[in-house]
Amino acid sequence: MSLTLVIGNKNYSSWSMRPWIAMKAAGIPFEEVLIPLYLPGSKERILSYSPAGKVPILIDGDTAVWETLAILDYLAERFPDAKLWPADRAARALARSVAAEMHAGFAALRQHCTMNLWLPPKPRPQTHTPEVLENLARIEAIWADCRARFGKGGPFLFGATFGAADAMYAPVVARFHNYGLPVSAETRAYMDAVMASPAWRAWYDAAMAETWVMQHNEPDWPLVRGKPAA
Ligand SMILES: N[C@@H](CCC(=O)N[C@@H](CS)C(=O)NCC(=O)O)C(=O)O
Repeated sequence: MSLTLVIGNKNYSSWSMRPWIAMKAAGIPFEEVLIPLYLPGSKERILSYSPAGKVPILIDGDTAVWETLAILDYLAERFPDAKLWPADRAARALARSVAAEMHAGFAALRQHCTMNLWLPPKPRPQTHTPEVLENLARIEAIWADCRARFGKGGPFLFGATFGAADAMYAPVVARFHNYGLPVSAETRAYMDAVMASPAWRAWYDAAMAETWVMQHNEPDWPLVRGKPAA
């Protein structure tokens, strides 16, 4: 039975990007159901797949899995050869810790630098608040620590394999890039490696082809309405 991943629009849906890009990078076959978010009827469509009312949702036969970390764990168990978590116990502990830290944290970055792949990359100082810069510093430290301890064998956080921890931080790469956050050369090299991966390119190209515009009224969201000119 093939897997189905229910996701939101690729331009905006950072949570959807995580399992999608992990599955693509690992070569796990799946069908995609894309529900454009925050439009009339969007919520009802999501609710028809999961009572939690959020994407992503993984459907495997009679089993529905929601919450990004739970999906990644389910996939790691179902496809052990994909090595979504590192084989080494200490590396796996670190990968799980930093993935959970991402799942639970970095509220300022998420609020002020909402994922929008349409945004032409350039410094957007109005979004570089002290809290965002604090998030940036912590994430740079996480990436440097993973790479120094376990990443020597390749360009990703735990070496040659793009795994669950990389997937959890993939939308952060997008945010750092599109909002022009001031990153170190080491961080930039990691971002470039992620952005050059075929899975990233496939997601990015599909996001560029989208046209749905989010209908959202929060004050911090004008940047994400429509395809901005600059
Ligand atoms: N904690 C959830 C967050 C999921 C989430 O917030 N998804 C957003 C899209 S990125 C969503 O479904 N929004 C639609 C809605 O709330 O109606 C996870 O880890 O999957």
